[in-house]
Amino acid sequence: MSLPSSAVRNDWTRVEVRALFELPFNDLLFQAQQVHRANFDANAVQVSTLLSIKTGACPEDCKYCSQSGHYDTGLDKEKLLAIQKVVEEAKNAREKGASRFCMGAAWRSPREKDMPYVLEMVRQVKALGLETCMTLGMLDGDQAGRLAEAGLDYYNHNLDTSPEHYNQIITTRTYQDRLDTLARVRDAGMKVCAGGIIGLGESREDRVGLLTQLAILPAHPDSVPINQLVKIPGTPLGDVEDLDPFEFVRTIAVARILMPKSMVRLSAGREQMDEALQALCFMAGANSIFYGEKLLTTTNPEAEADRLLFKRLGLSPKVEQAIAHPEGDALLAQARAQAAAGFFDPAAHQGQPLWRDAMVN
Ligand code: SAM
Ligand code: DTB
Ligand code: SF4
Repeated sequence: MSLPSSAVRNDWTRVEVRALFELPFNDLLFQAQQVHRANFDANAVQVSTLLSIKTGACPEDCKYCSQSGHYDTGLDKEKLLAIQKVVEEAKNAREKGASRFCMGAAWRSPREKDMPYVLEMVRQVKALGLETCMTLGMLDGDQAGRLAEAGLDYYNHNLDTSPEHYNQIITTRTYQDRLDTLARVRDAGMKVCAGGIIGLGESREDRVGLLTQLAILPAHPDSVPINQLVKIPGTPLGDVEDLDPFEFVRTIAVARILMPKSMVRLSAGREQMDEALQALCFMAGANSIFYGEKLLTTTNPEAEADRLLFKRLGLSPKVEQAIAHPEGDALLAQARAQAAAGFFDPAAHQGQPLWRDAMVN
C-alpha cells in the first residue's frame, strides 16, 4: 500500500477517488489518520453553533429539507429574527465554548431589503469575537462583496450530491448555480464552506462524484460539511432506506485524504449516530462539529452529551481564529484555555470577561 500524500491536489480523478472508497476499511482509515495527523492536531475539534435566522417557506424544492415550501412538514415558519435576538444567541453560544457562529436562512437568495439586517448581524456577532458564518442561498457578486466587507468569515453553500444525482434532489436551482455562488464567495475573499449530504438514496458512485467535485474546485473549501440525511416526515426523502454507517465513515475518510488541509465537519445526523460511530468519524479525520441542542430545525446532541463524549475521547475544542494583535500568541493561548474551560464547564464563565472581550476592546 503506498503512503498517502499531504500535498494539496486539485486534479483528483474519479478513478482515484473510487479506488479510495474501495480500499479495505482498515486501510482507508489508516491512510486518513496519517493525512490527518500530518496536517492537524488529531485531538482538537472545532465547534460551531448554528442558528436559523429565518425559518421555513423556502421557494426551493430540495427533497430532503424541512424548510421547503413545497412539502408539508408541519414546521413553524419564522420571519427574519431581530438583530438583538441573534446577538443574544451568539453570546450564549460563545459562553458555552463555540468559536464560530453560523446563521442560516431559508432563502433562494437574500433580497435587497434583507441585506442591511444580515450585514449588521455579521458586524455585531463578529464584535463578540466569534468567527462568523452564513448560509443564505445563492449570492450575486455584489452581495458576496458586501458580506465580505462586513467581516463575514465563512459562507456555506453545499453541492449536496453528484452532478448526475442532483436533478433527483433539487430542480429549482442548478449545479452550475451552486458552483457560481461558490466562485463569487471565493472571489470576494471569504472562506468557503461547501460539502454535501450522504444517505439521500444516492449510489456510491454519487458519493465519489460529490467528493471529486469538491476536490477539483479551484481551491479546496476551507471547511467541508458532510451531513448525514436527517429524515424529515413529509419530504420526498422522509423514509428513504438507511445508509450503511460504515459508508458514511468511508465518505469522511475519503474527504480527509482528498482535501488534506480542509476542516472536515461531521455535520447533520449526529443525533441519529451512536458514540462509537461518531468516534470512528473523528478517527477518519472529521475535525469539526455543530455544537448545541439544535441544528437549523432538527435536534443535535445535548451540549452535555458532547462535553462528555469529548472527555471520554480526550478531545478538546479547537480555536482557529487568527489574532491580529501585538500579543496575538498570548491571546491565542488564552483563547484556547478559555474555549476549553467554557466548553467543559460553561458555568466557569458566568460574569467573567472572556479573552475575546479583551481582544475586541
Ligand atoms: N437555504 C440555504 C441553501 O440551501 O443554500 C441555506 C440553508 S440549507 C438548510 C444548508 C444545507 O443544509 C443544505 O445544503 C443541506 O446540505 C443541509 N441540510 C438541509 N436539510 C438537511 C437534512 N434534513 N439532513 C441533512 N442535511 C440537511
Ligand atoms: C450544513 O452543511 N449543514 C448545516 C449547515 N450547513 C447550515 C445544516 C444542517 C441542517 C440539518 C437539518 C435541519 O436542522 O433543518
Ligand atoms: Fe431552502 Fe436551503 Fe432547504 Fe433548499 S436546503 S429548501 S434552499 S432552506
